[in-house]
Amino acid sequence: MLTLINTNTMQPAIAPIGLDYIAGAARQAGIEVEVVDLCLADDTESALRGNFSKSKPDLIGLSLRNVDDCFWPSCQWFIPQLADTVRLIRSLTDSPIVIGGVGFSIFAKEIVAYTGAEFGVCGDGEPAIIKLYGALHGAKHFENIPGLVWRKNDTIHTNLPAWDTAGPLSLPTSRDAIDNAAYFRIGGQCGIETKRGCDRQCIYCADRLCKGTATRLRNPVEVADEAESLLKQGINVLHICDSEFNIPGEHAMAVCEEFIRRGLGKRLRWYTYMAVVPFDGAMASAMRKAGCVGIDFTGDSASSAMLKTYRQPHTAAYLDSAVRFCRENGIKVMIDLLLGGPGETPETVKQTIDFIKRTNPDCAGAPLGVRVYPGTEMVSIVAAEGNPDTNPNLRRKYTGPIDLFKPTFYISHLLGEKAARLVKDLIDGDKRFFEPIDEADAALTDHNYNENAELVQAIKRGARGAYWEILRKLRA
Ligand code: B12
Ligand code: SF4
Repeated sequence: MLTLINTNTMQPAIAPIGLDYIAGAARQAGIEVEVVDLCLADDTESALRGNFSKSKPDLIGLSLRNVDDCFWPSCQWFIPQLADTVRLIRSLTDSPIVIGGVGFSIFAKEIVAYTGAEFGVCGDGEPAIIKLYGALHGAKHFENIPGLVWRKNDTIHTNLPAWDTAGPLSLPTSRDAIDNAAYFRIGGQCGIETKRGCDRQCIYCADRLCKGTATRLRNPVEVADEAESLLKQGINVLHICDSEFNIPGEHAMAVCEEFIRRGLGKRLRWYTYMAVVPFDGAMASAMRKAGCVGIDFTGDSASSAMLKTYRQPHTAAYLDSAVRFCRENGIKVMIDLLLGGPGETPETVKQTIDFIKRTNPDCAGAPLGVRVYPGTEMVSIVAAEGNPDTNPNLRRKYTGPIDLFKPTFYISHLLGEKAARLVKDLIDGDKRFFEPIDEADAALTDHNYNENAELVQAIKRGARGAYWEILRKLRA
């Protein structure tokens, strides 16, 4: 028996689709699976005590979606809470524990060490958990299990993840291991993946660590089958869980064509993250017909210097046309900015804010601070700036030496001590922007989806869709 546990209890609740896929794959491999969903339980302790008083699994899998909320200045770090959960499980059963998840994959070895879990999986969970389950029942050879973090003689070993690029990525489509209908009620949307991986190299992005640098595409027929499975559960508002739906553009078009062919665009609405390029009128039109009603673009900046620094291939002009293509096709549009990166100055921020105002998307996210993840180019940039402990560009809420495992943000010191104030002044009350927050007003409602009571209430009242769209409508 494999027991899978969702540890993400953040509200509004996001369905653990990784666990849904893993449970489906494990069942297909003949493994008996049970799911304990701490997000849907009244409280963690009684859910775990209740479960392990009855069940003695061969392996327990914990999913860790978020290491932290990746939001300056909130900086909530979830690892101590995860360690408590591991400790509690340990007091109830001696079954081996494996942890996995997107956030986990960024800090796999550190989290295994911190929590005392026996195993971890960096990257895709489906093949790894099946192989680990097999190994535990057999010769206990762990060396060849992709992405596995394991212990031997007090040493923690890390196997490289294997991104299988040989054929299409194929995932179970039944989506019946978790209570997706409950998540739709309390989370307002459910997720679905059309592919994994990204071949770009934005300096701040940890995607290559969790999903790999090669795009692995699902057959559009399989994606549409899965959308139908969710529709049968009464779920008709989806969020595509690809890092960027349009990388590569041809695959996005192929998925849209299959959705259109099946009339799915008339039966469901969906939202997605997208890169600014490639995107044109034909893609916008196909997406709308396929059911897309909102796009959140990874815009980052409108300053050519900052876009070059971030290694984004688009220019401000592309942002402008992206907004226009959305408007012409009846798609709501958000531009997500990333303010405060290396070399950001008051002038580049002004250029960006002024440009976004003229471009006129439905809304724009204007958070301040780039979370510095190990394994990204940001680390080399920080290293080149000298002693990290005295680097004026690094911001954190913990004390002691810089430790990237804990929430650590880069905010260009050229923006001055009151960087959030500067950005707010430039936004000047324009309601289209989700403003950055500074410590003084951190309690105000904002675009952080972590314990966002305003969103939770709106969803309870019946709001559905992407969170930026729900928040935007609340402001109108
Ligand atoms: C789409 C998305 C969103 C959407 C979700 C929509 C929806 N309905 O699902 C929205 C916009 C709501 C969102 C919100 C947030 N997000 Co988000 N999101 C993503 C994104 C792009 C996809 C997540 C996803 O579902 N992936 C697909 C699933 C199938 O993959 P997976 O979870 O990784 O699971 C696989 C493996 O990890 C592994 N696995 C998973 N569990 C387990 C368990 C075991 C035992 C094993 C062995 C393996 C395993 O196997 C699975 C299948 O292969 C990721 C980036 C990314 N590329 O993944 C960021 C990401 C997860 N988000 C992130 C963050 C920070 C957040 C927020 C906290 C932001 C905020 N402050 O508001 C919130 C949290 C919301 C919440 N309640 O948890 C960060 C987390 C990084 C970190 N610091 O920990 C990420 C990685 C983006 C980033 N690089 O910054 N997000
Ligand atoms: S930010 Fe988006 S486009 Fe850039 S590397 Fe990450 S996933 Fe790819």
